[in-house]
Amino acid sequence: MAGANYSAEDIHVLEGLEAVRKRPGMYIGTTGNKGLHHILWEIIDNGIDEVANGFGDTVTIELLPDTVARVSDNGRGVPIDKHPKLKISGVEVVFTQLHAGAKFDNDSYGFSGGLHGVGASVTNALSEWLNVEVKRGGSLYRIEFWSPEIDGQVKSGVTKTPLTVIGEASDTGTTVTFKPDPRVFGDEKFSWNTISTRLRETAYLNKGIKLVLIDRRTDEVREEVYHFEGGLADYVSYLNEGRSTVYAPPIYCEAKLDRFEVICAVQHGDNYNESIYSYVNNIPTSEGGTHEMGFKVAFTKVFNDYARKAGFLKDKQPNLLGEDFREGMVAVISVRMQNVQFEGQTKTKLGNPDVRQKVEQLLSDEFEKWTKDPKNKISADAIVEKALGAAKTREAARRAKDLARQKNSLNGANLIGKLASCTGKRYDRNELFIVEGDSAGGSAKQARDRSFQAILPLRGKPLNVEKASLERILGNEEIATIISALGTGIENEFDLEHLKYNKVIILADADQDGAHIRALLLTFFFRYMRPLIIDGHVYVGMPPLYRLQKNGEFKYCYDEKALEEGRKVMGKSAILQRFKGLGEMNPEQLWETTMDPKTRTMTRVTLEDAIIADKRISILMGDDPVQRRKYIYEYADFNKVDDFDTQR
Ligand code: TTJ
Repeated sequence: MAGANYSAEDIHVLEGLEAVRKRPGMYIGTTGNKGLHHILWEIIDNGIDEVANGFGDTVTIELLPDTVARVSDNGRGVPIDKHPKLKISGVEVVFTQLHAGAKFDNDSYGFSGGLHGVGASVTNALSEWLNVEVKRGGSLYRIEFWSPEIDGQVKSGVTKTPLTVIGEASDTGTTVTFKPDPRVFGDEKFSWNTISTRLRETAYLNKGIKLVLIDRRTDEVREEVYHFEGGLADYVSYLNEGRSTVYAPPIYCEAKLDRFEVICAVQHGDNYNESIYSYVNNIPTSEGGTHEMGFKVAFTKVFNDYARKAGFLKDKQPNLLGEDFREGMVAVISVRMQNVQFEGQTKTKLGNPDVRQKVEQLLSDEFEKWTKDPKNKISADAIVEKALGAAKTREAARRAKDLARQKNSLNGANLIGKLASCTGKRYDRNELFIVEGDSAGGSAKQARDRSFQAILPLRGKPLNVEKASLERILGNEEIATIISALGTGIENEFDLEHLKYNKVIILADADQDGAHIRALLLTFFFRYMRPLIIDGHVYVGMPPLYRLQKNGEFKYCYDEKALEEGRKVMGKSAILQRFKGLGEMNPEQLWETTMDPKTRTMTRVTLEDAIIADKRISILMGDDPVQRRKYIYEYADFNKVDDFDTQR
């Protein structure tokens, strides 16, 4: 009987992982580049969980040739003893049981970083092979899984070599090596930029842990270490790099209550916009939520109290508003908790109602302690003075905003002569091309399919939103035109429901000016129309740099490498045309390469892309000449590192 039970359970395990193969989308969203990275995070999150809970201190991620990844930590090592119910080793449970994760014993963990995760077994199910080495109790163990094809059926993530002792070990840790299955992911590649951005963010969120990224895919090995003893305070300094700040160092607080923890850092810059980044269990909450609300209330309350006590506000003067205190504010809030509820359009908003009160209470106490420390007096005064300045211009700004809104209202009078609108009224199908330059704009107008494609040519550069006040931004002609064309309004009034175009496509030249225009536009969308990016409506068109032609056959090449390859294929006698800009393409060429949905190449802008653009603009347009020079040197070749991974 017991034997029969065991094999029944065993079959159940297999069925579980085969379900993942059948419908990968249900578990990892897509089988594209995002999905490939998702299965890597599943493994990395487990290692980070271990070190973030104080077991070990380093997680190393290695990208090996042939799309193989290796993740190792120096934690306690995944348990190797037999699971009491399932009668297979702990490590086998982790990698073959859906949703088993690495945490058998939930109580041994304060918080779990992998709450959004579907578990390491999903990675195993979608790998051609995966092996695990565990150092524990003096021994080195190894187990191997694979996904062989038997009678035309893939058996996914089955044990190939059971857990075996293969040597001795003087320390502890876990190493997982795997090859994502090309039968699932095609030839998608891991991206240094995507992984390093995430690791950096995670290292800021987990003060003191060391994350190491090593790229061994080519002879030129690249390695970076992410390790921040200042945690979120270092994060805020990083976000403010290149800006003049109102005070230093950032405010830094952490507080705990039972199984709830909040950490935050705040620093104001001398600009006008607010950037609050929040996280729950290391997961970004781009739509905010109850933790952000608690933070805002606490900050406003404590600093109003301080303003009164320190004599900035007289008895009959009204309190300053929260938005006054948040002008120029850069803040990061991280909470760790159990039973997280996500809400919102993109499920990136924290919904737990009790969190608001908890965060407000914990942070109020911390902020108050901070304001009472004499060494913070200069900073606290600077915060209040900045808010007083904001309050003064608040009324004027509101009047200007009303004016601008009237000007941009329905009739869109200021669009005449610029926007070539489309004839169709299907908002879910319509596309708006924002095109650099009048001549490219003219070509685009001739080339487009006017039933659903609208063209908005941009003259000159759109305003640098870094330094400008809201008043000036709305007064800028290019920006006003974009706002008016999209129909959504901005900031608090932004409403996705009124979006007139499903795709907003930025078309700029593949040169430095073009890169700058792209970055300015992305920064504008990021700061004033963020849901547009979060909801995936913003795209960047990729015009080719070259066209090769021979005997009526032709080929567009998007970079030098592609050109080299194209020349190999077509031979030396092929005629080369080089496009210095969009304006040099005739309408047919523009249509085929960048506008025809069937043949064009373009990239959807992610929130990460926009954050990078925002940062670039802060530095390029900011006040710190040293930072600026350093940055320009580092990124001198705009097109080589144009924020967008060239692989699609
Ligand atoms: C579980 O409770 C007993 C002690 O070890 C705990 C554990 O699971 N530790 C652990 C898991 N350390 N490292 C992992 C791990 C690391 C990687 C890279 C991948 C996975 C799936 C787990």
